Amino acid sequence: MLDGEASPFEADVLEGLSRPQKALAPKYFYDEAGSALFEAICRTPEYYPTRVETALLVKVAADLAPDIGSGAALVEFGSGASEKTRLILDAAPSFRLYVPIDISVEALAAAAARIAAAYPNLRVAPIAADFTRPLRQAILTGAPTVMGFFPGSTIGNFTPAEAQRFLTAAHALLGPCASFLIGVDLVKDLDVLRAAYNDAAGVTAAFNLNVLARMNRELCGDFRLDRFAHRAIWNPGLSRIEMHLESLEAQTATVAGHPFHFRRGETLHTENSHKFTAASFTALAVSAGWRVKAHWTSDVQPFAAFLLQPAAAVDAQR
Ligand code: AVJ
Repeated sequence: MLDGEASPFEADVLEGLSRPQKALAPKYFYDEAGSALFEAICRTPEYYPTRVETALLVKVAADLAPDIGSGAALVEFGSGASEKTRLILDAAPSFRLYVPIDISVEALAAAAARIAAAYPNLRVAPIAADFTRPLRQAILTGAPTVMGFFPGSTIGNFTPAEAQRFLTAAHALLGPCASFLIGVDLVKDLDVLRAAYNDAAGVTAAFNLNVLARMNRELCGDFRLDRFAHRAIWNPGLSRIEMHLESLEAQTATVAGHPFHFRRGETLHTENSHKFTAASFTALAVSAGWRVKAHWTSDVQPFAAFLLQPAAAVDAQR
């Protein structure tokens, strides 16, 4: 970073804290501490998505494996610890190239090394990048087929407009012969949903508050973590869980030299986690140039996996 040039984190913090509803993109949760806290969330009894999706993917991978041609490439968006990737790679050994993309440099390097060690016949080409920004395609030229993989219902973090933009960009990146496997959390019992984001041990609260600690560490901030409280609420109109950090008193925090005032009860909106229905997710995919080739749903806490194909590729076959 050149002197005097704000990092994307700094620029987004200053812009987000200046809005009438203060907000910060959830991708900034995932520094080293935040990535570890997210892994810990996945082990809480209340946070069902990881366990439910993992069980579902065992079945999905077995169904998909026969259709994965030799030399195929697997491109994973927001790969994190790459744990779910193993379910795909174990079932479909014909993948030759694995391209994990993640914004967390530390988590990416560690996960890529573990996958490379466990799958000696696989070329692992990690990309440390923010996949919500445009990516170049160079790495994928030469792979006969490409499968995109976006598990974890991370797509739920996007607003509908952002999700549409992401799916359109992924379409361009993955190419005309691609398929795209996406894990999507579904609307369900509201008590189950609320509990998943309000675990009794307070791990989700620590994860949420860590973004204040990150601003303190990286942007010379002076947030007092004990003066903010974790809030996770269901927004029925927009079908999403919202996470906020609520200021427990009137206070001013300084970040990167800029003071920001918080009224008592005012919140910093840190995350949306949209919950879909099969119909609402299908409509979103179609709006971005994809069609649903197949989908699977778990019967316990409803969670879905969608296999998408470019809509144009199907038209060409007709
Ligand atoms: C990784 C984005 C899918 O929204 O459920 C977990 C992150 N936030 N608990 C989600 C998260 C609070 C998670 N995603």
